Amino acid sequence: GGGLTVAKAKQKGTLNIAIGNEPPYTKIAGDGSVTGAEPDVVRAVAKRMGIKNVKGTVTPYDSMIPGLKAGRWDTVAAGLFMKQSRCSQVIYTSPVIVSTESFAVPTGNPKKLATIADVTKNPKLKVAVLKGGFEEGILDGVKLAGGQKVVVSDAQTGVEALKSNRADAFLLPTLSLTDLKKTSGGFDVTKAISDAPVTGSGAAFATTDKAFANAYNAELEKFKKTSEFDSIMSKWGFDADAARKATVTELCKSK
Ligand code: 6CS
Repeated sequence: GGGLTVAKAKQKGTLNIAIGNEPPYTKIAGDGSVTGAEPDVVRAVAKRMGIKNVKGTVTPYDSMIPGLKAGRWDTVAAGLFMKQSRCSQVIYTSPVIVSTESFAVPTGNPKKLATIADVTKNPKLKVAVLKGGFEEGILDGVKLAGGQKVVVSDAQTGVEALKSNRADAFLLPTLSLTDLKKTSGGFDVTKAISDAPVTGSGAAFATTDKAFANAYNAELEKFKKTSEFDSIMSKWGFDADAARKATVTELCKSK
């Protein structure tokens, strides 16, 4: 942060982004290139700004904002969902994705889990969440008995916790779980959780990079009007119009 200017980024030719490598939000392809809904939008917007490439660093969600402040990357484009405690620390651009949360549950969903209320109702239920992730914040925002929250470091560990019965459910975005099911399998994904906060994100910049963030955002707003934005969103299973209707103000109200 602080050193990022459009001129410097153009001269460097690369924008460094933090990602979680959690398809379809972000994904490291076989050849090492960075793809997924958010990086693909960053690549398109950066190109329109005259910045040729995007370079990704995979990092856990809870280190994305500290790394941004430390200047380890220029922006976070990981599907780092907007919420009050994050919006107060970074500059979020106009929303690029809006999405939902779900539970991964044992096949057949024997405990009929569907909502966050189902978890608070039964003190014996254990739910796995990513350390420092948006979902951990959801659980921290409701009254749970001790031991109901099982913190894991990454999605694979969350799936393993479910399969080894260390957790009765793994709380993660719906699209991420459906993608994981394709590769890991052995669990079901519930419908979108109706009493989970709305999730949405865009790129996040350090507050010291306001001028760059403004230039980027102006270009992003124009890009969101193009059919290329539609095709990127539908390629990864997101709803472009939902993102066009969403606002930073609204999404930053999530706890
Ligand atoms: O914003 C977050 O913290 C969450 N975002 C995604 C795309 N996956 C899980 C993570 O906890």
